[in-house]
Amino acid sequence: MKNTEILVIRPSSDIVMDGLAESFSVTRLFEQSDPKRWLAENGGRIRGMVSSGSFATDRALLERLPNLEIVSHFGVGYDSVDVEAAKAQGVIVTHTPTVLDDEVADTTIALILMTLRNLCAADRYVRAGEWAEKGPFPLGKYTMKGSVLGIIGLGRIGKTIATRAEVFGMQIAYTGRRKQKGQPYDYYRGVKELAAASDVLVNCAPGGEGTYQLVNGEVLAALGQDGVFVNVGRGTTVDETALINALESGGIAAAGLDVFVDEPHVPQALRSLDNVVLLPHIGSATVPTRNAMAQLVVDNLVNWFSNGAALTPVPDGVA
Ligand code: 8YV
Repeated sequence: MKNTEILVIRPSSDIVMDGLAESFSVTRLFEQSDPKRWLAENGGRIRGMVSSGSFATDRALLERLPNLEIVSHFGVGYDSVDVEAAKAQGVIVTHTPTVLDDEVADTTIALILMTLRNLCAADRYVRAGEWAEKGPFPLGKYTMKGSVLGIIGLGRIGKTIATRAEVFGMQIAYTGRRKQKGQPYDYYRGVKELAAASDVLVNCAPGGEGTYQLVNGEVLAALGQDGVFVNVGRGTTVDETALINALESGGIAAAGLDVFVDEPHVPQALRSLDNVVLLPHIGSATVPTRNAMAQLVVDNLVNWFSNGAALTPVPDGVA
């Protein structure tokens, strides 16, 4: 395996770099003075690569690697990888599910609490000295217990969120491609129907064409003026302009967002609103969880090249 060449395009963690160096011959494309030229001259030697959401693993890149066998993606969401192009080239794509479920679910619960209870505005109130000047912070209008949590995409992360939310006394409903057998939660066929039944609507759906602007103006109108929207999936899943309009006009009560359309650029309109909590895509961002994801990136490559079986192929990406 030591002669097998693996391409790393952007700097990655020590776990990835050291783990790969133990088993493979690694090329750090980011250290090449002319990466394009390097690829044109040496792309045929590469049999595996590491990808992440920070760059597009598109058809053009894949075609420069004619002997590629596997793309090992860092992250559970792999919308930056052209899986169809990979499949057409006989390349398997893997990702890092499961190991980040708890972390992302914790972040989601935090966003629900911060928005429903207006906690960030309360923090700003104390810092600005307003508590002493103006008196007590206004009472919150919403509470976790008894509120309906509508989950878009009841996958591993969605289920982990649901389990936590139940402990807070929330009622759970969901939508997805199909009703899931054995789930005790109410199923809604469409996002709009789910939004109409929800107090808090959480998007866990992945990015990509199939979910593009799934949460649009109509869905937000159905969520209504007392509704809260939380997004931990992908920014592309929501019509950000419609979301800003709904927040500015009181069409919905609040939003908690970890993901955006054009990261790391967050529209000024969102940054100026008081009824929004904004996080810089930190759903899975702790050292233990990112380390576990990095290890899985390495393990997928090691398993593929030692016994031909990747550990966690993407559901639609087995060539
Ligand atoms: C990733 C994420 O860590 O896993 C995902 O899909 O959104 C994050 O948790 C991030 O995309 C790093 O590339």
